Amino acid sequence: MDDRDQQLRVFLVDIVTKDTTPELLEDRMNELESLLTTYGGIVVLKKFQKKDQPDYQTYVGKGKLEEIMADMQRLDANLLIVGNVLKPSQIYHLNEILRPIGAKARDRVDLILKIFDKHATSMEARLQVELSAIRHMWPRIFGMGMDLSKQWGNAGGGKWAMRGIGETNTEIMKRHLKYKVLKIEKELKEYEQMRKLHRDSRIRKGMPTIGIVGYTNTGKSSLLNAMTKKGILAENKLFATLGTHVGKLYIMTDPETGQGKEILLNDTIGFIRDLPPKLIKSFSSTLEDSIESDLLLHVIDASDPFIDERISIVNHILDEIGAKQKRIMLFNKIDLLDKTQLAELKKHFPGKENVRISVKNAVNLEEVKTAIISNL
Ligand SMILES: Nc1nc2c(ncn2[C@@H]2O[C@H](COP(=O)(O)OP(=O)(O)OP(=O)(O)O)[C@@H](O)[C@H]2O)c(=O)[nH]1
Ligand SMILES: [Mg+2]
Repeated sequence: MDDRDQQLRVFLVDIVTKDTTPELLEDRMNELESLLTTYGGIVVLKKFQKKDQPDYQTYVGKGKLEEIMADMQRLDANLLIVGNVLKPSQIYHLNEILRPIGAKARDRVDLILKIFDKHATSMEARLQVELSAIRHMWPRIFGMGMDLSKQWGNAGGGKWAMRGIGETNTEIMKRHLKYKVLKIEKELKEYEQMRKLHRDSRIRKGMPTIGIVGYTNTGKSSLLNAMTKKGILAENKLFATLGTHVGKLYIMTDPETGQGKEILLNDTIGFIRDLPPKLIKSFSSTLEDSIESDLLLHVIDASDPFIDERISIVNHILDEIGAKQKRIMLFNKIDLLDKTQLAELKKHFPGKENVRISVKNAVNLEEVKTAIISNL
């Protein structure tokens, strides 16, 4: 059954190490809540547990789990979302334990995948989401040597990959899924090759490309829209962008002669903490245009209290996917900062390459163009 068939009444729980600061705790919980809101659901209660070593079987500590279940029953909650990345067996056990009270359990990656699934509109994005879902569910289906039909019914993700197979035996399912993975990979390869052809032709024409990257919801699509009048969906939602969007930007380099440069801007899927590498890998064909670009614009939400952490998460993911080109940092949403905060931002990130902008109020967008030209 799909989660969305019923009203989701959700219990959010986050397991953190004992040294986690209250600020980070709050931020993690807020992000988890935004993920849920993006997906759709009502939070009936949120709790955290400080525990350095997650429970081997259920991730959440046993005592805590009892407490949670009592609360869930009292508040009529039907979904437990654990804000961490769980092992397949842990999710399985949680679901088994929750079954008698008519509730299910999901982890952070499940939730992100559900959002991806909901937001993927282009054929390519759909294929990528399906591939990540299969990769994510695989160990849950085959890795534990458990009763398959029972397990699948509970571990969630029902509509992914398994639809139409019926509950036959493990080997048939495995073969079917392997075949499906190969088929999707082949189709994605075709998209990839098409992109490569386009890239090569742009290189031949001497047209530079720029990748817009950054944490989710920082204003990447808004920036592309503002600079190229593209009209891409920009929303106060996590992972609004899943496919790629490209826009053409013309920058005048010599006002006297009227000469300029044509540049392609690529929008990219936003990054988030705890995004498993294999999940990012599924998006490689859309990420490639950015990874292979001549320059990266790293869009940052300047009003974010956890700005340093977000920047390092993005840099880490970029390193991981092999992006080596220069990165210009664009501190967006400065309209949300007061004078003191703006001065602090300048002090904290003094580099000349850093541009402070407000896409919303069209502030300093010319500076972005200057920074692009001087870095190409
Ligand atoms: N206050 C303020 N809000 C902004 C600014 N730029 C963008 N936003 C808002 O930030 C939210 C996210 O914008 P998007 O452009 O969708 O962000 P994104 O980085 O593409 O997000 P994903 O595709 O979900 O990763 C939207 O509600 C925008 O209206 C800005 O300069 N100031
Ligand atoms: Mg976007």
